[in-house]
Amino acid sequence: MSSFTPRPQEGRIPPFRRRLARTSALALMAGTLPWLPTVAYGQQDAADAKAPVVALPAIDVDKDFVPGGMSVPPVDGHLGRQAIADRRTGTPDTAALLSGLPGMALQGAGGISSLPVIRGLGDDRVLTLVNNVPITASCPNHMNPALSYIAPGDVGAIDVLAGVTPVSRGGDNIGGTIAVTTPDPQFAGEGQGLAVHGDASTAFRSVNNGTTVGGHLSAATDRYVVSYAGSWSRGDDYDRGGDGKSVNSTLFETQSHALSLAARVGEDGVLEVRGGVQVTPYEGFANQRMDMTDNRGTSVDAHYKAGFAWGRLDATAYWQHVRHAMNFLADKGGYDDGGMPMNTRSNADGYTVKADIPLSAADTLRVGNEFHHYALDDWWPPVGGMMAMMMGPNTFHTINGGTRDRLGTYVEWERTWGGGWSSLAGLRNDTVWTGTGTVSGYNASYAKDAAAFNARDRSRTDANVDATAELRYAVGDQATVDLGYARKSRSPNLYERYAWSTGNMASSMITWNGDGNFYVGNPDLKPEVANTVSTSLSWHAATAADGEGATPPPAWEVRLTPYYSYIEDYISQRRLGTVVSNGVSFAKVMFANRDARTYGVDLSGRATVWRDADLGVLGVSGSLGWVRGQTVSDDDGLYHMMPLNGRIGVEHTLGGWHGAVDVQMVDAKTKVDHLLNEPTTPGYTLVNLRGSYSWGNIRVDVAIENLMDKAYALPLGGIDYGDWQAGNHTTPLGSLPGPGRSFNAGLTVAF
Ligand SMILES: [Cu+2]
Repeated sequence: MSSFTPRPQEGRIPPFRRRLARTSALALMAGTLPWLPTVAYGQQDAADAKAPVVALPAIDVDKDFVPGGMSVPPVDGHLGRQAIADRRTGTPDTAALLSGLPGMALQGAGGISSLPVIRGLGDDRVLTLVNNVPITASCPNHMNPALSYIAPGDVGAIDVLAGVTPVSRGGDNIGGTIAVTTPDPQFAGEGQGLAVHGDASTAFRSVNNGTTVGGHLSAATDRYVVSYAGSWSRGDDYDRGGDGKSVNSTLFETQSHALSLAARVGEDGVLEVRGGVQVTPYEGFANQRMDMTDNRGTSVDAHYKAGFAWGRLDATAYWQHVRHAMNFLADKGGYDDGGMPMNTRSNADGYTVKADIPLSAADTLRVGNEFHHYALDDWWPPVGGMMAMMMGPNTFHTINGGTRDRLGTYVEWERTWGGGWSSLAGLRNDTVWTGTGTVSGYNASYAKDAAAFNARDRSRTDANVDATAELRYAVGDQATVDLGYARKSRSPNLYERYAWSTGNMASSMITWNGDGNFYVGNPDLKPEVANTVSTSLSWHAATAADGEGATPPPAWEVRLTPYYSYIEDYISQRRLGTVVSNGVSFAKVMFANRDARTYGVDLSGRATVWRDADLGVLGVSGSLGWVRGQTVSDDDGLYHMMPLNGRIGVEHTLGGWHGAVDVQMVDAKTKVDHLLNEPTTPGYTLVNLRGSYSWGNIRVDVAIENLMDKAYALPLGGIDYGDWQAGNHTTPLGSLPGPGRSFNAGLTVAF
């Protein structure tokens, strides 16, 4: 829903929190750089660190000042504790929390696995970090992307950095960075002894009989914190709008648990070690030929942050193991007869180290180094029964001992010049090594492809160089202008390079686009390199200090961001042919580099209509996103470009009450990727209502989503393969319908 909330209940905010937040906001408004973690992030963290464990009181002091990219924010989108608390009743899918942020769209996948798209670039083109750890989807259909491993209720904050991003916020991506963090450990105050906090929450969604149960428990002294976070969610196939018919293969169940130990180290340091497990016993994929029948992720990561005389140090070390299985859930026929098993296993480990070094009052130097090792095996055991002849008698090895290692190093210099000018410049190298072992197929019919693949040199080294330069000018105290350029690179993933079989069955299994097409890897793929220019123009009302010396948020803000990217060697496809299956033509393609361009505009704004002690605060907000993407050689549309879309929200807050009406409008999708037979979709308008009330430690949420029960197709949802399959291919293969009206309710109790 809406990404800003005016909060009037200042009497309920502890004074120290309010001061911290305002200091941070003032620093931002005074023309401090948008990428300035030392001020914006440090103090935001400090404000969050003193907050209660859950965002129960309906107050988010930060959010007034960082309203999803509409103020003068350090990021293009920010979801704080309150925004997440407002949204998590509506979805068990962490990526879906980002819905409605300017420039952001979601590519449809399973119930907890949407793939975020930023300004037309999605999936692997966006770097997704959870507590600084990059997580790779280990599946030929990308069913288990990074955000599927963390539940919405366990998220502390999400920052979105689009397009021109500082090199210190990650390499090996061309679309931007989504940085998810869990709440900071809550140490007890000095002399407070042992402090125990916790909360339990539950949510229900009528559209799929969805249920989420979650809880947190932490015990803290002034030096140590031990905490647990757990979440369980399930949902049946959801009902589509209009006729309420359920959409096949959209069911899921998942649970995650994390245990963390944090300790103060020295005067200013914190060491935190987290261990987590995630188990997804089933998740349907309506736009894929396969479903997830098991996914188990195990991870351990350690973080150390400390301040020294020379600056700040932030270091992370991590390990993650994933076991993933696909087959057919009951909607697609089940696998009592063995079905078609497909397995994936991956290991990742690595570290990141970064240092912020203030050189003078005006200059900050940032340096960092990181290494990411990733190993992947993907194999498909032989199939029994009628299909044994085709898919047997041997195991099919898609990726055998694949590795993708990356060493990244960067240096970044930030300077405040005075007179309203500030700048940031960074240079980064990411060397990426990929390779894989020899492969073999089910039987002799795969021998020719396998022999050719095994005979060739499969090791590749990409030396990628990224650079970012940004300039900001504060025009008085009511406007800022940002101008930025970035060169950013992404090396191909292991499937793009090494999915070796040109056979129809095998290549139909390689696609994360939800399109049913047939993809063949290409070892000669080069990294894609985006050259992006963007400018961001922000205006906001002048602000004046109130009687306490604090400053309320500006009465209105508007932000306009046009952008243009020329992408050399965009990882696209070239057509090998057409495969007609049950009367439907699918594209058979090989991954191939082609130059492409993306361009567009994000517009967002908000205004406080009134702010009154008796009537509360009424605010309006809105956003508009327009993006285009084309190949340069033939002007064909790029895949999964969100059509023109906008939203308008009205929000009201009074005491413990917070209510919102949100209208989302999406234009017809007519610019499509013809090479991949991308379907067009009609335009639609959705109305959502949401309200919450907090009494002390209890919070109740209610919402009606898709109030009018509108029937519509998801523009980035891919094909409705599940229904087509369940209907024995007797109906046309259409676009995936979106969910119909849902009554949602949530309850949270904290102690
Ligand atoms: Cu999979």
